[in-house]
Amino acid sequence: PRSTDDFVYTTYHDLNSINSFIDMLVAENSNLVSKIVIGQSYENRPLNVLKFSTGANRPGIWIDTGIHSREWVTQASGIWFAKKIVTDYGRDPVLTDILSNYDIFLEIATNPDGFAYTHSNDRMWRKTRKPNSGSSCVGVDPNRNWDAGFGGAGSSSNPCTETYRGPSAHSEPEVKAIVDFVKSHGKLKAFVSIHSYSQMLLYPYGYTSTPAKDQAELHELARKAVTALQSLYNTRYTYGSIITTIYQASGGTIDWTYNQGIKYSYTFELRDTGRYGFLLPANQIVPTAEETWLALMAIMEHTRNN
Ligand code: ING
Ligand code: ZN
Repeated sequence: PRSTDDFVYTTYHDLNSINSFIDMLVAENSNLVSKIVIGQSYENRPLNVLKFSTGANRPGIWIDTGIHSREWVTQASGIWFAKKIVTDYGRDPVLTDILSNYDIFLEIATNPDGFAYTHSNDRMWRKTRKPNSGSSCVGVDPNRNWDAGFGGAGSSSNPCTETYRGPSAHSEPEVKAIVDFVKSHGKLKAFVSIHSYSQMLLYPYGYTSTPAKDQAELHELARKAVTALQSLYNTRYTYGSIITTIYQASGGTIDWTYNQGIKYSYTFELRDTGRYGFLLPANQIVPTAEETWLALMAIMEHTRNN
C-alpha cells in the first residue's frame, strides 16, 4: 500500500508491514501523529509508540496491544485504532475534545521479537525472546514481569513455562521501556493493556484479593464500557477484577500501573471465548476493533471527565 487508505485492515500483517503503516500514518498526519521510540527489544528492534497530540504538556492515555505476541487480533486492532483516531479527529466531537485535552500513546507491537517469531517459527509464541541463563528454554512472560506482587502466586519460576516471570522485575527490555516511559511522563491518567482472548474487561488487582481502593468506580466504568461494546454486535463481555474474573496472576502490567497512581488501569481480553482462540479468523478483525473502540471511548471519556 502507498497510503493508509490503501492499507488492508481486514487481514493480519507482519512486523514490517505494521512498521510501514506507522511511518505512513505519521507522514500523512504530521500535525497530529508522531512516532516515538521508547527503547529497543532484546533483539534490538525499535519499540515504536504512536503519539497523537494536539498541544504541549498534556496528560496522557496509554494503549498497548500485542504484549503477548500470539494474540494477533490485538495488534491488528491497534492498527485499526490508529487509523480511526486520525479519521475521527476533527469529525467526532467527543474524540476531538479528548485530543484537545489529552495525548494518546499507542504501542501496537509491544513484543516485537515475539511477534516476528510468531510469523517465522511458532504461531503460538507468547513470551519475549530473551534467553534464560541456565536453561535451554527461551523467553519471559511480559505480563508477569512487572514489579507488582512480582514472584507471587499466579506466576512461575520455571523458564520453560508460559508464565515464567523472569529473573527479576522489569528484566525484559520491552517491559522496562514502558516502565521508564510511564515514570518519566508522570501524568498518564489511563492505561489500557490489550490481550486476547476471553471477552473480558479487567481491572486491578491480579496479585491480591484485596480490592483496589477505586474498585467501585472501576467496576461501574467497566460496566459502561462493556455495555457500549456490546451495543454494536451483541458481543458479551464479563468484567471485574483480574483475580475474581480470570485467575490470580502476579507481576501483571496494570497492577503495576495502578500502583503507580494511574487510576484508570484496565486490561481487555478481546474475542473470542475459545472457538478459535488466538487463531481468530481475519474477518473478525474489524468487527472486534470497532466494538472495542466503543469501550475505549467510554474509558477515555470518563478519564477526561474525572
Ligand atoms: N491473559 C492474561 C494473562 O497474562 C491477565 C490475563 C490479564 C493476567 C491481566 C494478569 C493481568 O494470563 C492472556 N490471555 O494473556
Ligand atoms: Zn495475553
